[in-house]
Amino acid sequence: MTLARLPLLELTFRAQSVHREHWKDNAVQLCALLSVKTGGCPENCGYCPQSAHHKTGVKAEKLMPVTEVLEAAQQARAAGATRFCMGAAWREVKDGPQFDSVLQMVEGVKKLGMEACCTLGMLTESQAKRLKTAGLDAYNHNLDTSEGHYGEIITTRVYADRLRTLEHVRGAGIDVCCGGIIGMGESLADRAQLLVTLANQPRHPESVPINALVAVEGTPLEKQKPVESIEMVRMIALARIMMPASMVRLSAGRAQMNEEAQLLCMMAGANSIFFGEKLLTTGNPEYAQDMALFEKAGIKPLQPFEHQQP
Ligand code: SAM
Ligand code: DTB
Ligand code: SF4
Repeated sequence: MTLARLPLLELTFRAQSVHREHWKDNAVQLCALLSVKTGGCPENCGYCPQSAHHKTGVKAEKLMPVTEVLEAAQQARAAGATRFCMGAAWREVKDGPQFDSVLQMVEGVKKLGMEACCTLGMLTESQAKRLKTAGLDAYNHNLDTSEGHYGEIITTRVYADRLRTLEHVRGAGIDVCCGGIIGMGESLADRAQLLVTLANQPRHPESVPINALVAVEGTPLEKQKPVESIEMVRMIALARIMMPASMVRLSAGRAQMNEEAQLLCMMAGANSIFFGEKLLTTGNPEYAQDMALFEKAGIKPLQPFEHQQP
């Protein structure tokens, strides 16, 4: 907690020093995100517009056809994305034709020369292995908040369920992408606790997405007050110091931040972003806007697989 409470200038100085030791080239990873199965999710995550428990105007859709997903991946690659992340509003993966299609999506993304990432909810050990065999590079499965605060946000599953899936992912040799959301009524101690849990996993997650809550109308968290950019800077700096060799992703919430705030996050250690005009169901900065920011700041996009450590 002492670290979490450091004056911001001291904290960002330390974060930047750690960052430069591990990441020499100022490159930022561009990840594209596609919702391959939107809405109608049986889980009751309080932040999520895709939960069937909330009335948000997000319609439940079927799993997208493999060809359409691969077209989107191709477009993302042409725009400069090197990692393609496919998200499904599922509680857990069920074996069968839908999972088989997801495996084909992973194979197709790999053939395009991109890193493939999925986020599909809970996985069994054998499902994780099948994803690995299909070529999956990374699996996103967030712990979202501290164990203590978890029950305030979600009651249809417990923290241990999430930790078990992370174990299956790691066990299959897939990179773990695991982080959280700030702005859900948690304390600074909860945020610090989330980072301690992440840093105490058998291996640091290879990537750590830090999301600012996008408060969507119709969700139980619709009235949360917006996260201040400075809080994002603090959270990212802490993640960078505690997990020096992980990619730290400035994730949801960028559309609500100005360029200076986004740059501050990058100076504090963020070296990955979601790129493209939509996250899963909510907005993200426009492509041209992001490119202009990179140009002005002299940031170069990371090449595929450049960050992977032996
Ligand atoms: N259903 C799968 C799961 O929960 O793991 C995958 C998709 S889920 C939408 C992926 C992540 O998106 C969540 O764990 C959460 O961290 C993030 N997320 C969802 N809604 C959000 C919101 N309104 N603001 C910020 N992050 C959000
Ligand atoms: C993550 O940590 N953030 C992304 C990704 N992993 C899947 C999702 C953000 C979703 C924001 C709300 C939405 O667009 O629906
Ligand atoms: Fe479902 Fe994932 Fe949204 Fe929770 S976060 S409601 S599991 S899609």
